Amino acid sequence: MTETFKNFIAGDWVAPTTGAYFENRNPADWDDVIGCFPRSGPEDVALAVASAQRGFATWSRTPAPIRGEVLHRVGDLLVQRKEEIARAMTREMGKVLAETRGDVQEGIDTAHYAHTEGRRLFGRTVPSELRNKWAMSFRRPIGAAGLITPFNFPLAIPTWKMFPALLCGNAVLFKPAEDVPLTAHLLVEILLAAGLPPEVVQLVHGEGSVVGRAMVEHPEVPLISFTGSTETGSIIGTTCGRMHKRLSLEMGGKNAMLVMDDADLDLALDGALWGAFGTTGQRCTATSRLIVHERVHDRFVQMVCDRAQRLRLGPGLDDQTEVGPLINEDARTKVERYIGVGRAEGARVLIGGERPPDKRLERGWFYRPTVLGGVRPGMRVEQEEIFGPVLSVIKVGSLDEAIRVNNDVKYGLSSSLYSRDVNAAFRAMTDLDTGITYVNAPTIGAEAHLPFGGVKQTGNGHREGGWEVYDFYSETKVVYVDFSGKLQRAQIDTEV
Ligand code: UN1
Repeated sequence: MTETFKNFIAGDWVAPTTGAYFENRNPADWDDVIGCFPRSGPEDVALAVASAQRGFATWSRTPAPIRGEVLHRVGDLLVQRKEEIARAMTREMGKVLAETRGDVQEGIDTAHYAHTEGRRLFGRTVPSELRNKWAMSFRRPIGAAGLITPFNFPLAIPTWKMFPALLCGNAVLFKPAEDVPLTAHLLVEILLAAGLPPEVVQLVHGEGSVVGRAMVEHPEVPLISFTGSTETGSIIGTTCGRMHKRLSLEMGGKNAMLVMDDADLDLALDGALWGAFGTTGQRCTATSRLIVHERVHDRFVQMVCDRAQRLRLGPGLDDQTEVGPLINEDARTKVERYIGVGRAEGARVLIGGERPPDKRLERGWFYRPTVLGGVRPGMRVEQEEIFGPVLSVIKVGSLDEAIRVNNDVKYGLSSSLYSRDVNAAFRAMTDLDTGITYVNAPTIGAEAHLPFGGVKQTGNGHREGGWEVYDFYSETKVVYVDFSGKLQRAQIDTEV
């Protein structure tokens, strides 16, 4: 008997007003149905927004250190339930258990960081230009925050948004990706168990084009945070621009690893495999381009192919597995389409480029790790985000050329340099046009307490994580107190 799940709206687990549901299936075995989840409509969003406003009225007045205590308990509950959540996440999303444990850990780190921020949330007091007058700023919550999250980090990314939003005193409306509703359900259960007042969080399941859209277009949702495709981000951006909403976008990447001729190639090899094929290439930070110096190109590419060839594909719950399935049929179709595009452009499939022949895997969305050789700058497989286990290799003659190739894409999330030359490292740190650069480490693996985000079409200037995200979820209020007892005019009555 398949379990039917509900939304969490107005302090209760409730069925959608539409009466409609969708199935959530295991991407490694599509006969395994995890549950049925609400296919909600705009009416559900309207109820959620009305409730969130009530939640906001009280939560925004709860002292920030106390809000932090609730998030600390959330972190502790995540610690207690880490294994259970990781297993549920692997079953619905596909990535291997070590990775889903890491995903929960990122949520724990984000919770414990948020807890400490409750006792900081700094404002500033600065000197006034006038005598007997003080000038200061403090931070105010904003309202009901609409959070729209992707499938690839089913727990971590919602927590990146939700915990700082809550710490700052906002209420949250949570619309998780259709592929990972179970992890979202578990996260909301934990928030409630930790003592979050019920109307402060609303979970509305359903499609982005219906539920996400209703949230973005609702006049009483002043703030939206979205992680997902650049195409959807542009649509959301247009609406938020028109409606004067605060918006944080975290979108695509075409991240490169630069391997110079003095690099430690064994170290670079481990990095390339993890960066390109970890999470089956489904990270916005995934290494999807390998830019290699011509002096080590042939040798290094051979090393990568030999090892990538042997990566074990399978269900993420099996501890032998190194690479899980793609998330769904559309994702695999997209990868297959890009392999066709690459071939037509003159790239060579060095390994992979097909579904695994293994009968055991034919009921999942598996695709073999693929390396494309002979890729030239400007080809579509060099420019466009594929979001799968596909690595495009580009040969270059110098660090300058490598940096140029890296920068000549519309995205700018993450980049990596392998070299033993300290001058090269600092050149790369300075000139690579990305929000994050790794030196002697792959393009994935950002830590929760540092700002995360990219330049150019990867984002819109905001950062998640670390200290910066707290600015996004709060509004700065400035106060001047004049205790001189007379009118003092700024810029005018300023004698020495
Ligand atoms: C993403 O790919 O959407 O840095 C986020 C990393 C992870 C987060 C990735 N900590 O790879």
